[in-house]
This record gives sequence, structure tokens and C-alpha cells, in this order.
Amino acid sequence: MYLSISSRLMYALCTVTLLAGTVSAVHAADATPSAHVTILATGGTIAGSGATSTTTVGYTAATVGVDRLIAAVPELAKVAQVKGEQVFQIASENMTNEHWLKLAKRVNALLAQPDVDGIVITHGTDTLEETAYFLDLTVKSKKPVVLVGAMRPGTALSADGPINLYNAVLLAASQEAVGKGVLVAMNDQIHAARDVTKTNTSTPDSFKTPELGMLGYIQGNKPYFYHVSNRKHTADTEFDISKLDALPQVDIVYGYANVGPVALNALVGAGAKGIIHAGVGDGSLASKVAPALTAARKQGVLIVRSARVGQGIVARNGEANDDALDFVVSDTLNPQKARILLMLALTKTSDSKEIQRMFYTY
Ligand code: DAS
Repeated sequence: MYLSISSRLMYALCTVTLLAGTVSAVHAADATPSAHVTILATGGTIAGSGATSTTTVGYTAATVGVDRLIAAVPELAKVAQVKGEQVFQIASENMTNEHWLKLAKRVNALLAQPDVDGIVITHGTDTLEETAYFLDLTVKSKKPVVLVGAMRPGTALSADGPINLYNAVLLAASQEAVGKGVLVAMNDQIHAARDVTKTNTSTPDSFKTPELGMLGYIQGNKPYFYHVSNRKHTADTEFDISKLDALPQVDIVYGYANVGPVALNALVGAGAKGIIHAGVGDGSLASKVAPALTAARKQGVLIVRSARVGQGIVARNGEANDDALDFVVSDTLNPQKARILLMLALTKTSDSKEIQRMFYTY
């Protein structure tokens, strides 16, 4: 076949372009990712192990160290330059205020380093939503902080930990996650720390943001955001834990049919500085409990009316005359998250009007 000179030149140009493309693709596949992500390991099922491959309950949490977690997912190296730190090794039902303060201080110290672009925290699922919200209110950076856990131990068939960890690191290394607040990456979904909650004792789809909605997905090695959180968080927080060694004692009392004031009086007697009332319905107060709450308020205990139902706004002056009783309402925060915001609020003020503002801000 005889080609004119211009056709030969075009053919040669196309060949060189194709080869260059192939070479760059090969290099791209082997290129060291630029993002530096630190994994802070705290324990939980993601670090758990069971006796057999079908043991998905009755396993032991918090047995596998951070180096083995990372080694079990070599694909992490394709999405970030990863370092691991074992900050705790506990089942998260045992998480304490002291753990939270230590973790938040470590996160802030790492994020202040120019060579850290994002942080992933591996965590038990039982209190993951609480730690996430505490960090959402105390991390002083726009860099991504992503919490991740697992509903099945790494020894189980279809363990969810490895893919959850991969997704969390990919998210923490992404530009898309910058400035979005503390995130939770579970089951290929991206949730905001403020509104996510564990909804099932054992299934991999346990983490949901029931009515306010999750923020997006992780699919095909990429995060997709469809919403952002409207409330203040992270770099915009007014709370500073850098000099705190303890948090004010805040406890939760649960509402139910036939409830009395015994638990409430015991908690106030033990020195609670704040009480979250997890009321039935729209945060209703039983007539046998209301006088004890009023008395506690008069003693200087800050009272927040939340609701055990988990979704919806607890209306101020709805089921109780909050103005007259000088109570605060939790807005849409569930009781366990309202407790976190009240603890931090009490590190700054005991003024109930200021604290109510905070519940409408975060
Ligand atoms: N006990 C649970 C915890 O550590 C195990 C888990 O689900 O992570 O939170």
C-alpha cells in the first residue's frame, strides 16, 4: 500500500501519540498518589476477629492492630500515602470523654501539619456517631476527617471492613471532602456526622441519616456529593478543647410509660451539670418527672428537652413551657448527640439562652 508523505507523517504522529498515551497510562497506574492520609485506629469490629468465617455476632472486637488493617488492603496505596497510628484499642461502647479529648487533640495536631491532607478514624460502630459529632464540633480544620467502622469482623465471609476502609481513605484523600465537616463512610455511603445514626444491631446497612438524608455515595473509586450540611462545623466551631482535661458531666434520662423521677434525681444527686430528657413523642414530660426537672433547673442544672423518637424538631414551648421553665430544646439532635453539644456548650457558658442559640447553630 503506497501512502503519500503527508499520510505517512499523520500515521507516524498518531502512532507516537498512542504510545505516549500508553506510557503515561502505565505511569499513571504506578504513580504515587499525592495525598497523605493518617489512619488513627481506635478498635471496634473493623479490628475484630471471630472463631469462624461465619461468625458475624459473638466475635471479639478490638483485636487487630492498625498495621494489619492497612496491610489487609494493599489498594490503599493507590489512593493515598497512608500512615497508621494506634490511638486506642477498645470496643466503642467503652469510649469515654477522656478518649474523645485525647483523640480530638491528636486530630488537630496532625491536621495542623502541612504533610497531612486528611485523617481516617477506624472506630467501633456502637458510638461511632457520637465520636463523629464530637469531632465535628471540635476539629479546627477544613481538611477531611472520615470515621469508618465495620458491621462484620475481618474474619467473616463478606467482611465489610476492608472496602469501608478503602472508601474512607479514598474520601479523606479527595478534594471533594474538603470543608464538608466530619464525615462517616459506611456501606458505600457518605454521611454527615451531625445527622447519621446506627439503626440496626448487626446488618451492614446499619448507618443511615433517616430523614435529613445522607450526603452522597462512593462508587467506582470516586466520591459523589449531592448535599452539604447546613449547620456550622469544624473550622467554624466556637468550641476549643485544646486546654481541656475533662468535660462537664451530662447525663440522659429516658422517657416511657409509667416513668418516675428516681433515675433523674439520682443523676442530679451524683453531680450532673446537665440533663438531656429523651422524652416520648415531641419531647413530652410525664407529670411524675416534670417537678423533678423543674427542681433540678432551679439547682442550676441545665435541662435540654430532646426526644427518644430520633427524627423531627423538638418544638420550643410545644410540650412544655420552656420559656417559663428556662429549658433548652434539642432541635433535631437525638439525645446522645444533644448530650455532646450540651457538654461543649457548658465549657463556655451556663446561660440557657446562649445554649439554645448553640442548638440552633450546630
Ligand atoms: N462493640 C462494637 C463497637 O466496638 C463492635 C462494632 O460494631 O464495632 O462499637
